[in-house]
Amino acid sequence: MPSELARQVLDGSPRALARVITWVENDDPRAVECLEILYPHMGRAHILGLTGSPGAGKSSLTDQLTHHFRNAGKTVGIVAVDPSSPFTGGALLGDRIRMSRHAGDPGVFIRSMATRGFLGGLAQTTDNVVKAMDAAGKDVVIVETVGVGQDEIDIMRIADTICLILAPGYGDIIQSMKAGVMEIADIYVINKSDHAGADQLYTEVNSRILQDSQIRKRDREPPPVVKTVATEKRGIDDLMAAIESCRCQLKESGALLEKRRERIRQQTFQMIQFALFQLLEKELAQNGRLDRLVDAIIEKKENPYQAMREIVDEFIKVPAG
Ligand SMILES: Nc1nc2c(ncn2[C@@H]2O[C@H](COP(=O)(O)OP(=O)(O)O)[C@@H](O)[C@H]2O)c(=O)[nH]1
Ligand SMILES: [Mg+2]
Repeated sequence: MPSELARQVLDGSPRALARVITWVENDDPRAVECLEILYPHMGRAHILGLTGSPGAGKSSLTDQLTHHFRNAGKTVGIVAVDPSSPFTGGALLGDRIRMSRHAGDPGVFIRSMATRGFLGGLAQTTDNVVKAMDAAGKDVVIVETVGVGQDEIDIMRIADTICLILAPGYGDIIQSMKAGVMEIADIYVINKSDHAGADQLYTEVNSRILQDSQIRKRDREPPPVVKTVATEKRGIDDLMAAIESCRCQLKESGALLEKRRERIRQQTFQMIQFALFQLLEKELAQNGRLDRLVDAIIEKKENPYQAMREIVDEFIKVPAG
């Protein structure tokens, strides 16, 4: 029963939360029923996005940050949407060990997600997983994902605060610039600062930010650049401070509300779009109508433009006035 499960999620049951998330991932209609009940309890978590190339140190930093949040008495949800992640399928043993210290902690909920085959889109699915954790009462939800494509940028938009994790020797900057991740980051992290080349990367990133702020004349402060060594717990306090300062700034300036408003606008529209799409797909597939239409288009008895107009007119009736 979705309503019973939703209640258990609100009571803090990790099993119930895991179950709801599975429904979300499988596009099970019961997921929507649950999320509907959970909706009034969403919007409390601080959603933190960590993005960057595979191997840059996202999981190691997630682990360190989780440790700090827990020490501060905060509960943490982790969503890893990362093919190279310790939480997804073919994980490296070392990575598993890295996160395992939180495995037995009831204040930490970890979920990994594959990056393939979500009908409603990867970003939408990730968003609903994050929302379930938020409703379950997690104070912070960390989303870890590889910052390479449009999908990942869409995922990052779910986050209130976005950290771009860079490390020397990955050609990261150019890659990230291409993908447009540089532009959406709130905090830049130079991880593996123990490696040669970290100082150069630090200088490069700073000059990029300076250039960017000159071009766009942003009204907000330039984003901070923090050096870390995740494996030696170095710079984590600085990173925590930057995250906290970002969160306060977001809240006080009203930017958080604005961000969330925009997100709700987009998501609501996307949900409507997806629901309509599914309805229409079902209707057209029935009795082989779409196949017949395609045949007719190939034989030039019909053209696709007119077919599109007719079908839209037939199914979507916008009341006049
Ligand atoms: N030397 C060094 N190694 C690190 C650092 N952070 C992470 N690593 C190592 O880099 C590898 C990849 O880290 P991981 O956190 O799995 O990266 P992810 O793919 O971005 O999640 C692991 O072997 C880590 O132990 C760091 O600051 N310095
Ligand atoms: Mg990882």
